[in-house]
Amino acid sequence: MRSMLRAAFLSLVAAPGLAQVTLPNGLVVPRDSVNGEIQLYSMFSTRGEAIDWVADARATPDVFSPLCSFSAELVLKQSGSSLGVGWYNVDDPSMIFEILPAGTPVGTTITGTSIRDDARYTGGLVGFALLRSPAHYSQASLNTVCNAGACAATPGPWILSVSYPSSVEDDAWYLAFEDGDTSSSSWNNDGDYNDYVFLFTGVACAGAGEPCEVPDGVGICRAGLQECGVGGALTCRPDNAARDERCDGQDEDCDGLVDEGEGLCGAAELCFAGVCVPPCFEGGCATGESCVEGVCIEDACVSMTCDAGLACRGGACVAPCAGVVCPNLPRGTLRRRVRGGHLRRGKRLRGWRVRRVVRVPRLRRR
Ligand SMILES: [Ca+2]
Ligand SMILES: [Ca+2]
Ligand SMILES: [Ca+2]
Ligand SMILES: [Ca+2]
Repeated sequence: MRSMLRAAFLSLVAAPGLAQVTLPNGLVVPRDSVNGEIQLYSMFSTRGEAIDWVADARATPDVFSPLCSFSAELVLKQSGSSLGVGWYNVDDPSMIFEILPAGTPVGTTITGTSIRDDARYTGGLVGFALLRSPAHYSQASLNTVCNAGACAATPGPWILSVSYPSSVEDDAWYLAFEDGDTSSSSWNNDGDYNDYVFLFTGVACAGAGEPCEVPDGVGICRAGLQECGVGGALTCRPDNAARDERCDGQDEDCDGLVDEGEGLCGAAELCFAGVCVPPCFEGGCATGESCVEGVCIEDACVSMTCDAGLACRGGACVAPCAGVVCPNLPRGTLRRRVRGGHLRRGKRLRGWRVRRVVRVPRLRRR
C-alpha cells in the first residue's frame, strides 16, 4: 500500500500542465528526459517551490531589471559540460560579464556587488547567458536561428532557457538552460532544461515595482505596486491589507467609508475630519467659524453641502487631504467642536459623516 501511495504522490508532483514553450522544430519543452537525471519537477519539489515545471515554463521574461541587491546560485546541473554563467546589458549583448565561473559546484551562491551598482551596468534591462561558444542567451532572439530541416516550416531562434518566478522568494527567478550545440537545422539537446539551472535574486521583470491601482480596491487597499508573475505577467499587489478603522481620514477597512463605526475616539470626543475632537458649544468657535449643528465650521462653508468623500474648506468642496498630509490637517480646519442636540449618527455634515455623538450640558455665559 505504501508503495502505491508513493507512486500516486509522485505522479501528482510530476503531472504536466499545459505546455507553453514550443521550439522552432516543433518540440514542446521542457520535457522529461527519462535518463536518470534529476528533472526540474524534482528540483522544484525538493526546494519547496509551488511551481508547475511544464505549465509555468516560459521563454519570457528573458530580460530583467536589476534591483538593489543581487545573488546567483547554481541550483542544479545535470550535464557533463563545465560552463559558467554571466550577465550582459541588453543594449550590448557582445559583452558578457561572468557571475559564476565554469566548475562552480552546485549549491554555490554568490552575493557580491549588485549588477545595479556595477560600473559596467548601463542602466537598462539585463540578460543572462551560459558562457560557451556561441553563448546561450536568455534572450532567444540572440541565439542561433533554426530555419532548415525540422524548422523549415516554422523558422525561429532556439529557445535555450526557460524562466520561472520563485513561489517562495520575492524578486527571484529560476533560469533553466540547455547547454548543447545548436545549428540552423537541428540541436544537440534533449529538452529537459536541467543542464544548468540558476536562481537569480534581486531581479524583476520589466514593469515590476511601478505604482498601480488594485482593480476594485478601495481605501488603503487601492494603492499597490506591480508584481511579476509567470511569464512576466504583471499584477497589482496592494501596499496595505485591510485593518481596523481608525479616526484618521482614511478608509482602513476598505469598505468605501472613511472613519465609520463606533469607538474610534475617546468617550468624550467625536471623530471629525480625520481627528478626534471635543464637542463645541455656542460662541465657542474660533474667529471666522460658526457652531452649526454642534460643529465649528468655517463661515464660508456654512451653506455648502459636499458630496461623499469631499470636505468643505475655504468655501470649496475638496478632497479631505488636498494640500495637506493626512491626518495632520491644518489646525484651524480640525479644531471643530461638536455638540449633541440635532446631531445623529450617520448624518452627513459638510461632506463628513457623523460617527458618534456625545451629549454634554449646554454652557451658559456668566
Ligand atoms: Ca538537456
Ligand atoms: Ca540534462
Ligand atoms: Ca472604512
Ligand atoms: Ca480611518
